[in-house]
Amino acid sequence: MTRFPESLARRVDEFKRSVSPSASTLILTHDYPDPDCMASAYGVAHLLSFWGAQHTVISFGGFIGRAENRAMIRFLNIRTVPYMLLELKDFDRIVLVDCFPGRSNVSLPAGIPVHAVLDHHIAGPLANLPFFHDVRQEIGAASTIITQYLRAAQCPIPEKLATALFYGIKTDTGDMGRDTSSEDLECYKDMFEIMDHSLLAKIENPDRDVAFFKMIHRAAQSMIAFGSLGYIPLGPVVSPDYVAEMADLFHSLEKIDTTVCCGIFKKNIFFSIRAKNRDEAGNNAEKIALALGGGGGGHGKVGAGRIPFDKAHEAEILSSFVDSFKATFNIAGAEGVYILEGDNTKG
Ligand SMILES: [Mn+2]
Repeated sequence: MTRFPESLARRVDEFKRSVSPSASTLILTHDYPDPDCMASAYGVAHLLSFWGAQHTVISFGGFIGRAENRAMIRFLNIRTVPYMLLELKDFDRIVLVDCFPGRSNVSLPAGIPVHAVLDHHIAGPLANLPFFHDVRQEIGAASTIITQYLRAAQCPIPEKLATALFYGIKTDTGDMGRDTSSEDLECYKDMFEIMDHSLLAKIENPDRDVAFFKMIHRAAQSMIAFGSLGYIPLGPVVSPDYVAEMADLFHSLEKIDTTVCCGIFKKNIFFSIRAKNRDEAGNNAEKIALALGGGGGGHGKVGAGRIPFDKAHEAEILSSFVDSFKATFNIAGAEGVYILEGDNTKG
């Protein structure tokens, strides 16, 4: 069932040895979590308790903004503890899922030793790290890696966990439409058979607050097209999740092949890149963020990053950000047009 058919069992064994025995395990995701990292953390917690772990805690910096992701936590009973309420000394093992230690999207301070990392964001080789790691960039979702582990360990997968893993794979691969592999498809089909479909329907169609619709309005008013690149500067946002959410939504606009959306949150520019035809969204996100003192990454068609700044330099850094993505996408000279302004649809 995997690219490592013979070695998967060995890997899972190695993972097991790296996290046990443990009195208390912290399972940490990236800040402002998405369905893939939540499902992965949920799956790892389940696997560890199957192996006899006494106490596991799922945590992340930031908070969950998207209505779907909040519904996921609620309907699937995924219990989490905010990172700021944790004492790291209470844990004898730390596992990172869907992220990598030292990256800008993880709250864990560099230098705190971790015991295992399961991720799909970084290109290898990653030899000689002092912790267990299974990092496969060619895999579309960390949930796929976790599904493989659960299967290899012959750990029963309850309906709610299958629903989470399915949703994690579905969202990270755009429903098998981007950045995906045969292993993702295999796990997706596997979880489809076990999951609770009516629960997923509830998760995917949550009630939304007024702020969400106001944000759509704001995004439409601010969207500028530089040729086929759509740029959406949202300005200050109350949740960084809006940035990815508006990028996803407005990226479906006809004649747009690349979308860059950004928002300001706690002295950081958060930005997302979506690409329909090019396969360098993640690399470009990393390049843009690194050049401005931040961090970023992603996959072929989906990328994201964040750039910290001093309050006094907000306007400056924003204009450097615009220059930087314009240079990256070779549109330095392109003229911007507000394409969604005005309304000629009234009868
Ligand atoms: Mn992921």
